[in-house]
Amino acid sequence: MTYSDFRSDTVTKPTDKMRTAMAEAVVGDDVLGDDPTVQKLEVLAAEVMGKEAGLFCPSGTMGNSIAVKIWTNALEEVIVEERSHIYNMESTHMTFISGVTPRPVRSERGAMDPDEVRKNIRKPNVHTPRTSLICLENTHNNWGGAVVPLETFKAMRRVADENGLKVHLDGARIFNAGHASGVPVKEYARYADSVMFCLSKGLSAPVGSMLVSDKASIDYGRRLRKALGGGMRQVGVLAAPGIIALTEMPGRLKEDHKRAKRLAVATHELPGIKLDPADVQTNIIIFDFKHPRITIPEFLQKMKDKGVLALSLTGGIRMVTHKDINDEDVDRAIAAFRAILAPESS
Ligand code: TLP
Repeated sequence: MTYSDFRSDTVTKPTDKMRTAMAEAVVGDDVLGDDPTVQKLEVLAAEVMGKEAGLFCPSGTMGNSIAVKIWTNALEEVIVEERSHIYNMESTHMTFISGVTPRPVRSERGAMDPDEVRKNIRKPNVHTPRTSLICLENTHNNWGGAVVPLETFKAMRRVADENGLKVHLDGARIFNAGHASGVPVKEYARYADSVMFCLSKGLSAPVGSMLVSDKASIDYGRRLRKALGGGMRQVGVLAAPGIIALTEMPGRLKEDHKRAKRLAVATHELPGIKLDPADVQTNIIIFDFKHPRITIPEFLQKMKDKGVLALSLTGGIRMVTHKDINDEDVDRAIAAFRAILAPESS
């Protein structure tokens, strides 16, 4: 059976043009600074975000890990939004790699309140750590792809400047935020000292994420990447599809947003589903599932039997639209939901 795979936008396959670019990429040893294709991608990524320099990383997690390590010293603390990916889903790299503790702060769909953040900033003494960094995420994965407003970025920058803190943006899906809000990605990036964004999610490159910041920080980040085992050799073969991802793929993300909305609108009233379609702003749908007779694992299995893959994440169910989900896949998912949950069959 061929599946309609809504588990994540990470499942997107490279386009034919990306595969051709991979085959034809001019490469060199990137650890020795010899790969022109990687260098082109790094310059481009920095330009797109309005920063001085860029670093090609094997994953978003490594990009975020390097950023935290750049901006912190051991025995310090980092303010994170309580549902953020960097805090909940990156295998505790803050403590493991940087020797810092995360301090979770609640939010309104990913947008932290500046006063709440101020209250959580700590000055060091014999008992407590110094707060040195605020992490933001946009779009916010675990808040169902919510767009964090630009106002929040401005407010966080003010709080950071008042207290001598840095700001890092996990912009894994920043282009989705840009499309949904109409705010240019550079504008979000302006309020952060560093930005990580992924080429391998909705933008459909097979591998890779970019970290962008000022030149000195990226030079340091390059050494950190090597220390973490992320120095890659003839990696222009992966940078080449990344260039296509960055230049040609952002424009189509709005199609994914439309499909996610259609799926949410068509299914939110079915028994067991708790979802407000107004909350679906981009390509991620997360809904609570509580059905009198069907558990989450059973529901996911029944969906799979009908050729539709979804993911159980942090207590809810997540479905993500992307390049390899078309209108027929959405129709198939809606039909599967109805067949499994519609009142006459439940
Ligand atoms: N997210 C993945 C899984 O880890 C859940 C997904 O399928 O959504 N920041 C954000 C906001 C992310 O969503 C992810 C990946 C990352 C960072 C990490 O990127 P990778 O997977 O490249 O390490």
